Amino acid sequence: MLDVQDETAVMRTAPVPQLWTRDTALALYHLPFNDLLFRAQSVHRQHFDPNRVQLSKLLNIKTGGCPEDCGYCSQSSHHSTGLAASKLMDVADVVAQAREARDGGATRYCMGAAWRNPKPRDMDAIVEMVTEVKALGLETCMTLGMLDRDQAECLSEAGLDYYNHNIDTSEAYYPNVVSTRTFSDRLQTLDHVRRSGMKVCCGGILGMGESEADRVDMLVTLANLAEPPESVPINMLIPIAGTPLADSKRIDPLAFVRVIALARLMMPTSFVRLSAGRSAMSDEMQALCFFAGANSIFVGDTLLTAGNPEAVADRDLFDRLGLQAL
Ligand code: SAM
Ligand code: DTB
Ligand code: SF4
Repeated sequence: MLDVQDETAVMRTAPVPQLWTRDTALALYHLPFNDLLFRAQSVHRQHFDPNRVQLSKLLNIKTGGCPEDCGYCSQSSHHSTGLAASKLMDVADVVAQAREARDGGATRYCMGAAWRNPKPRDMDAIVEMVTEVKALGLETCMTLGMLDRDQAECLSEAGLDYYNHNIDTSEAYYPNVVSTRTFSDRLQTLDHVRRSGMKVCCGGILGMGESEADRVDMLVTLANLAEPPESVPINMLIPIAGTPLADSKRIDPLAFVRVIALARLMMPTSFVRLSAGRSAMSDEMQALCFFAGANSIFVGDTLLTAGNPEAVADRDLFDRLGLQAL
């Protein structure tokens, strides 16, 4: 039983339950640009230091040959992208690269595998990677495809901090992007991750031919989860030759910034990560994204298979904007 003082403390800190609808979210999205950004920056400052950005580093621990047919992905075996498939990396090599990333300033290490789901035979090595990377003092994140309840429990017990599993777009647009799984498959894995006690990293991709309503619906789905994801990666499609989405129309950079601002307003306490696609963004576009509330990026010149800005370019941008690593 809480006494009165505890009760007020809980009321003050408990999140206000708010169910978002497409219309309320679209109304924010369509505010004049300056009003939207001012609101997003104001909310951002209530929860975060506006001049600090969290740095994550990615490593592809198993490349290519994936049985899923995600229309954006270089690693799907359904598309001819010229990418050579590899086996799961050795634990020692993963740890060596994680150490380098830590020494370069990253605080979170994200390990990705081009799988539909991990196989039982992979789990021992995966658990060892989590344990050893954590022992370096890094936060750990993995993205290995779908997880069943037991696999989520196993990763959680190993100490994995975050699991990344993106919904990528709206439920309505999902079949235009991937046919080998459903939107509800995605939500089910997210539910297993949440129940296991791990933090959720979930976002999507902009610039795959989706409508404004699809972008907003994606954020509505994320913000209306029982608990919104702690980390929300917003990727700009990197067009990969040989994939079905390679010729998608590029998103208007200002529309991209609007989505970042909306994510900040709808999920005020989550880290919003300016993810894939930074190499094709101007410094000014990235600056606007940080102003709109983005406060996490991937560092290092490779993401999983595609390019990312060089460390010197990011250092220069941070210096010019007066930003610091978190
Ligand atoms: N196989 C795992 C899965 O999809 O669950 C994890 C790896 S997957 C490459 C991780 C995420 O990267 C995808 O969900 C997608 O949002 C993003 N991504 C992949 N290819 C991309 C591209 N070409 N451009 C932008 N984002 C991309
Ligand atoms: C996320 O949302 N973006 C990252 C991470 N989660 C795993 C991956 C971006 C991949 C970009 C394309 C590539 O490198 O192949
Ligand atoms: Fe496989 Fe993930 Fe690429 Fe989809 S995004 S094809 S699941 S590696």
